[in-house]
Amino acid sequence: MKKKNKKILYIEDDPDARALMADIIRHQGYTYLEASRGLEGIRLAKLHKPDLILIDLMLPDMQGSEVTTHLKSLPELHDIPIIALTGASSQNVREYVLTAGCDGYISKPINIKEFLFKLEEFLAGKREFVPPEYEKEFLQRYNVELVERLKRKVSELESLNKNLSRLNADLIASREELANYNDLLFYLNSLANYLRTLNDPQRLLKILPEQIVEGFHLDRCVIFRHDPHKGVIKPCSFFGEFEHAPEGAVLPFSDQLLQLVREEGGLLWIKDHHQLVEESLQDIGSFFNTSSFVISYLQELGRHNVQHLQKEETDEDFDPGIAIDERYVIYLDKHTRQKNFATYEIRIFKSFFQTVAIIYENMQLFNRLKYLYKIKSEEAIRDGLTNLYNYRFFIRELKKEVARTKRYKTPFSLLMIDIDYFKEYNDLHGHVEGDNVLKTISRLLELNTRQTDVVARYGGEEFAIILPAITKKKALPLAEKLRSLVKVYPFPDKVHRVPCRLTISIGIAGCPEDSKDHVELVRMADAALYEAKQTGRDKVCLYQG
Ligand code: GH3
Ligand code: MG
Ligand code: MG
Repeated sequence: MKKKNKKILYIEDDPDARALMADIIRHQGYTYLEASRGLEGIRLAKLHKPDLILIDLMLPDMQGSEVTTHLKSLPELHDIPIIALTGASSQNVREYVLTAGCDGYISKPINIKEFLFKLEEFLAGKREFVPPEYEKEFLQRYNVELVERLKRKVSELESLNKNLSRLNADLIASREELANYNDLLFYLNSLANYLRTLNDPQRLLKILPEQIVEGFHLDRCVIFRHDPHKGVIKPCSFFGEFEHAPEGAVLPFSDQLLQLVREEGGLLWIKDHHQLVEESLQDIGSFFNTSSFVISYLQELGRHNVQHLQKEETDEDFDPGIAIDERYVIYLDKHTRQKNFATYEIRIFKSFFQTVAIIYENMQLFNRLKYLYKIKSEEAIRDGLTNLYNYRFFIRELKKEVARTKRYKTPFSLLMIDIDYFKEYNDLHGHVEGDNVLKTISRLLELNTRQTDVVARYGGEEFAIILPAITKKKALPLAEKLRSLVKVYPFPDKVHRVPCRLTISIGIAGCPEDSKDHVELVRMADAALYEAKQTGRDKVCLYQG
C-alpha cells in the first residue's frame, strides 16, 4: 500500500504539537487527520477508520487511556493500532498505556528519525510486547467496558420498549376513542335526522333531554327557559336521575354568566370547582351537586349561525331576532358516573346543539310561515268589510258547482240579493252606519244558511249565495226566510230614534234548469232580481225563461 493512502489520526490538545506532527506526517506522504479532544477523536476514528492513531495521554475531556479502551471495544475499530505519545518512559507509564489497550508507545520529545522508523513498523503490523499480566488487566478493563456498554444498551432498549408500550396503550386508547367518537357521530346524525322530521318546536324541546341522556350516556339533561328580565332559568323539560326534583326550580342566570357562555361560542364546559367563579354557576353546581357540567345556550348557538348567514347571504334589513324568540339553556352532566367529559364529546355536543338550534329555528320559521300563509290565504278569499267570501272566490266556487252539476247531475241554485233603497239610508245616516248595515245583513245571511252554502259579497250592497243540491223551487222558501229576517230586523236609526226597517230583493236562477253556464246563470239571477225591484222590491223572484 502506498504511503499516501494511509491515514493517520493524531489526538492531541496542544496546537503546537499538532502543527509539528502535521508537518512531519504530511511530509512523508500520509493523510493526516487531527482532533483536539477525546470525543472528537472517537468521532473521527469512527468516520474515517484511520490506519493508525497517535494519542496524547492527557486530553481536556477524557484520559487518553479511556479513549483507547473505548476505541478498542468497538469491533469495527478494534484492529487499528493505537500508539500513545508519552512524556516519560518510566515503567509505570508503559504499564499504564499497555493496560489501556495501546499497541505501543513513543516517548516525547520525539526524535524524528526514530519516530518515523517506529511509525513504519507499527503500520507494518508490529505490536509492542504486552506481558500477559498487562493483557489480562486490559482484558478486564475491556470486559468492564463491554459490560457497561451492554448495560447501557439494555437500559436504552428498556426505555425504548417502555415508550413503545406507552405508544401502544395510547394507540389502543385512541382507537377506543375513535370508535366512541364514531358511535356518537352516528347517533348524533340519526337523532338530528329524526328531529328534522318533527315540526313542532315544543315537542322537539320535550323529547330532546331523553334522547341526549340515552344517546350520549349522560346522567342528566335539563332544558331551561331563560327569563333575561328576572335573570333566572326555569326547567321546561328534563330527563335523568335527580337528587332534587327540577320541577318548579328557579335558578339564577346572571348577565355575567351569559357573557361567559357567549365568549365560549354558546357552550360553556365547567371541568371542576375552580371554574365556579361566577355566583350563578355556583348555585347551578350546588343544585345539581356537581362541579363538572356543560351549559349550552340555544339562542347563542343559533345566533352564531344567523350572524354567519347575515354576513354572507342576507341584506341589511335581515332581523336575526325573529329566529329564536324563546331563550333556552341546556344543562348536562355525567356526575354520578364519576366521569368527566372528553374533549371530543364537548366538540360533538357543540356541533349537535348548533344543529338543534338550526332545526329549532327552522321549525319556528316554518310554523310562522304556515300561520302567515293561512291568514293570507283566508284574506285572499274574504271581503275586508263583511268577512263574507269575496267576488273572486264566489266566481271560482260557482264554476266548480257548474262543473259538479254537469258531472253528477246534482242541481244547485243561485241567489242574487240587493238591499232596497240603500242609497237613501247611506245618505241619511252616513257611510259608517251604512257599513254596519252591510255587516249586519252579512251575519244574518251567514247564520241562516248552511255551512256548505257559499255566501259572498258580490259588490257594493249586493250579495250572492250558492245553494248546492237545492233546486230553484226549494230555494224559494229559503230566500223568503232571508227576506223576512231582514225585514223584521231593527236597524239603528239615529235620526228618528226608532228602529229603521230595511228590506232586500232577491232573484233566483237554477242550474241546470236555467243554464249550465256560470256567466249566464249570474245574468239570469240578476234578471230575476231586476224583476223583483221593478215589481215593488222586498220580494223574491224566480227567473222565468
Ligand atoms: P235600489 O233599491 O234600486 O237598489 O236602490 P239603492 O239605493 O239601493 O241602489 P243604488 O245602486 O242607487 O245605490 C247603491 C248604494 O249602495 C250606493 C252606495 O252609497 C251604497 N254602497 C255601495 N257599497 C257600499 C259600501 O261599501 N258601504 C256603504 N256604506 N255604502 C255602500
Ligand atoms: Mg240597492
Ligand atoms: Mg245595487
